[in-house]
Amino acid sequence: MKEKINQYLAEIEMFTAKSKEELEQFRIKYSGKKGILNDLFADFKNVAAEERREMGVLLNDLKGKMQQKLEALRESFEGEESASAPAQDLTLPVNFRDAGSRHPLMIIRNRMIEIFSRIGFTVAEGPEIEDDWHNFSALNFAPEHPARDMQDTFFIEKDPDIILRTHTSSVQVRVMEKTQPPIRMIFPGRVYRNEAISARAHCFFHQVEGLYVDKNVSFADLRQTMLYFAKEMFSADTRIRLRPSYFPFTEPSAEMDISCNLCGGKGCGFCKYTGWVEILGCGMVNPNVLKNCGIDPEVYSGFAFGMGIERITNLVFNVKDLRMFSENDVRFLQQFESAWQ
Ligand code: 2U9
Repeated sequence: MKEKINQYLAEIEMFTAKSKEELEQFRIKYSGKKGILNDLFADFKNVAAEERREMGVLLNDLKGKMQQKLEALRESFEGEESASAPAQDLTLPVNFRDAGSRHPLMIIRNRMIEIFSRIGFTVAEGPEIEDDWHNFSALNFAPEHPARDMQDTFFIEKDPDIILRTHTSSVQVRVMEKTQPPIRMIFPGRVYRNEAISARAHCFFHQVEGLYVDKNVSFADLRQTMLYFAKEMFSADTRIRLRPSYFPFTEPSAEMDISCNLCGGKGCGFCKYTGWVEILGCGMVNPNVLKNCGIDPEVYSGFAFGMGIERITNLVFNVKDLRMFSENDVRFLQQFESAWQ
């Protein structure tokens, strides 16, 4: 048995494999079920007691050498494989496919910011958790105004002075309290209203509001600014129409329609055969509001406007159900970024 083991040891030492297949044959020959090692270990039972120790050491040595050889040759084949693999071309452009896409509401918000920034409006943001003063009182809401109702606004039970803002007008108040005119800013952000969720309403939505306060700001400035916005946002041939309205924070106030961007104003199902589609509210800042925010209404005047980003996005992209904006379904979200540019 000793001789046999020495012979195998020599064979293992000499062995080289030209291919993976040859190496596999080698493995089967030595450590397969009916391989040399199993045979030797079976014979070991018949070894005389005085030789057992020496044979045991030799047998384990043989097994170890065989495993070392197997591993060394396996590694050499693996090295060869990666060396023969084509080198990676580091100059290839990166694949951005899985990078995601911008949310449709953010595409439209960014477009609004871009349009207003071209005529000198800067952007300000503020807190979503507000107090009664900044959301209602400073804006000339009467103490019993229905918007203050629990049905319409999210209040904190323990402290009804704390609410989720119902519009970004509260940011305007904060800016005016700290800054004297000229103020020419827009205010994008998320706002909250206590509504049952449906295709046409949600408990939160997004707004862009705007404010321009300076000496001699007139309703004509408001109208021309809104016309510029409508033409830039929709198309150069878009017309606007202002209808009298009422808001506590503006006087006079108006609601603004654009000529229907589907039928060009001729009348269709989308504009309910009126030729017009409502897109925003606006007006001259109520003198009481200027006073509440520390700005002298005898010296300054201003205009303000507010619109829902969802509303404008629906018009631009023809989205039918508001809930799609917050369901995070990538099949919906993926469709907009490339469609826009
Ligand atoms: C200050 C003074 C005046 C902001 C304005 C509107 C008219 C308006 C609605 C449009 C659709 C809200 O998103 S909506 O539901 N907004 O109609 N907002 S004027 O007026 C202000 C704001 C702040 C200090």
